[in-house]
Amino acid sequence: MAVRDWSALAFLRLPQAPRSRSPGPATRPVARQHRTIFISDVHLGTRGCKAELLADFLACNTCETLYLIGDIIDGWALQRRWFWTPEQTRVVHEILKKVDQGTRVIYIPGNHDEFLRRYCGRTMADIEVVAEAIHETADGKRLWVLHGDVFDSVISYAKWLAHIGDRAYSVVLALNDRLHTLRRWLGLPYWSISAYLKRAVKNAVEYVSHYEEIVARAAAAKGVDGVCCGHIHHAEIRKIGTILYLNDGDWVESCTALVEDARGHLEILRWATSTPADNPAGAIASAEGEASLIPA
Ligand SMILES: [Mn+2]
Repeated sequence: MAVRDWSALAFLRLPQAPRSRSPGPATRPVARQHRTIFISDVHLGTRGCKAELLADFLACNTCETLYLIGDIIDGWALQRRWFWTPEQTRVVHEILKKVDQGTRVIYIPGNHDEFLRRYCGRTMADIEVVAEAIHETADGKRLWVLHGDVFDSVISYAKWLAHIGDRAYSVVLALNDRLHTLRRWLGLPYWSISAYLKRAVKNAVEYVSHYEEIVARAAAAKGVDGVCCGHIHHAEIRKIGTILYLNDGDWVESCTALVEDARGHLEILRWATSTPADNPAGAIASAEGEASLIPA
């Protein structure tokens, strides 16, 4: 049945004056041109989503091809509770603006936006929805592009352990004393949550490297030169055996994108937590992402 009533999409209306930390057009830095931009794990629909920073990033960085590698919209979270902000609408608008400007946009659904997987093979609003893709870089490398949740079943570590970050650890450390007081008051023996989490963080680090190796092994079996994925919220560029392993990180904590220049050079951009005006060059340090707090 064709949907003709678009009023349901009224929430996508742009606010009168988008509240943004970025400077106005006059002071905005010159857009940085890339051949390709890869982003994933945006988690639109959650409080954790750094929509404002992502909208600024998209406004300040242009490309011929934009890959959205899954978990862009968090269907799981939206199903539990509707959460949508004008900044998240700005992200949608910046993506559609790129479409209008001639950027080829490819959307590869992840596990949190798996409701879009049924549309793989279709084009929606000139955005190609596909399950996975092969991207050829300017220097001829063939990259397998996919979200990466397909490898979860292969990984033996508990999935949630991957998402305990250092920040969570320090918060818990501060809570530990109070917890101890409470437990003593309740007549319970001492139990160190911080020691528990320390073990968990160690396991999380092992999980990340295990994930990367599993993905690289699958890519080698597929006969490609490299693999580009997301899912674990940990940006990375490294060679694993013969395979170039690439992960574009996330927009919940690290605010990272993977970009390719006209010569096929790949790098991770970390969109700083400060305004673009503070980072006129578009940014940004290299990739040392931490495991994230939000489920991948
Ligand atoms: Mn995911």
